[in-house]
Amino acid sequence: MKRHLLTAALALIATLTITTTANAAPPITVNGGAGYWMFDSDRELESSGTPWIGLEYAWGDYWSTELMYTNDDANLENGGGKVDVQSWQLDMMRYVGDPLGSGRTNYIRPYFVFGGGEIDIDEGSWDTVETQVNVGAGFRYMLTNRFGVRADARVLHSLDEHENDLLFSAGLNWYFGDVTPPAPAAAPAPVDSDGDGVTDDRDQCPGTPAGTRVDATGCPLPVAKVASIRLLVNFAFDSSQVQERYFQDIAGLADFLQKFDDLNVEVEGHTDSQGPDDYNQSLSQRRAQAVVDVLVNQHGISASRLQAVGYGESRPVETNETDAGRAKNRRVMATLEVEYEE
Ligand SMILES: [Ca+2]
Ligand SMILES: [Ca+2]
Repeated sequence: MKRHLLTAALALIATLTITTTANAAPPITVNGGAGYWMFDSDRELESSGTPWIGLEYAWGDYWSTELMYTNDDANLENGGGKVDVQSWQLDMMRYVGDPLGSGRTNYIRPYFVFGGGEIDIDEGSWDTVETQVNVGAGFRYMLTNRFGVRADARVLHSLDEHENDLLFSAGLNWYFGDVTPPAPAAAPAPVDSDGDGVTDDRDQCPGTPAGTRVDATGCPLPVAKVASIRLLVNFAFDSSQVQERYFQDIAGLADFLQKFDDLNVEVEGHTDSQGPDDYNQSLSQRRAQAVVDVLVNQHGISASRLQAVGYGESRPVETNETDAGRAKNRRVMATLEVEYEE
């Protein structure tokens, strides 16, 4: 009878071991240590120490099944000689506290235990085998994630003889299962909702339109723009008088200078090639100054921002061989270009 039950229990443990995931170490703890029997007085046995071993399979974080075995001699009371005492129990264990593999060490896992088994007391001339149920409590102290010590006390009740034995045990445990602490859930990758390359956690400007250049905070960079203006004023032969038809263009330059009020401008005067160079130099200077005067007098542009420069006849833009070409060379020009951000 005993052999059959023990064999069945071992087979159960073996099955549990095999059915664990192939890649992970089976969640088995091997236990062993020293125990101490305090037998029911009816047994007329002296209290006795015994070694014990246990093979424990964890069903999860808190439940285990353990097959526990003891085997030693005990003395009959009153010098009656020795008997051989063996016992085995198949127990359920319910743990409390942080489970194995939590990454925690140096902590206590209390447990409760209950189950059933047999005790075999063999004197030689007589042999009793009794079925027992037991209940008890203890704790495991985890020195590492894998290694611990444990102690418990349990009452074993004989269903056959109604005797109650006490078994105290202490020992060491070695857990063979996976003790890698669960990886913390990876923080979800930050999302870049508006697709500007700056993730939402850093983006201070959500909803940036696609294609917009942004800075490190995900906000649109100022858009660089270029503004330019080119003034061309032509003059009658030998004249430095600004014709009225150019006033609007000059007003445009004045507006530009008012908008970009840190700009200065060179106003260039030119002539055609007719007449002496010296004269033309002077004429070109007067033409440039005439345009400057309009800017200053009619539009209030500060004279300090305006430089009238005469180039005489030195920089023709057209041939001086024709009337039309010479008309185009008699001119004042001003060109401004500015980059700005909006
Ligand atoms: Ca973004
Ligand atoms: Ca943005």
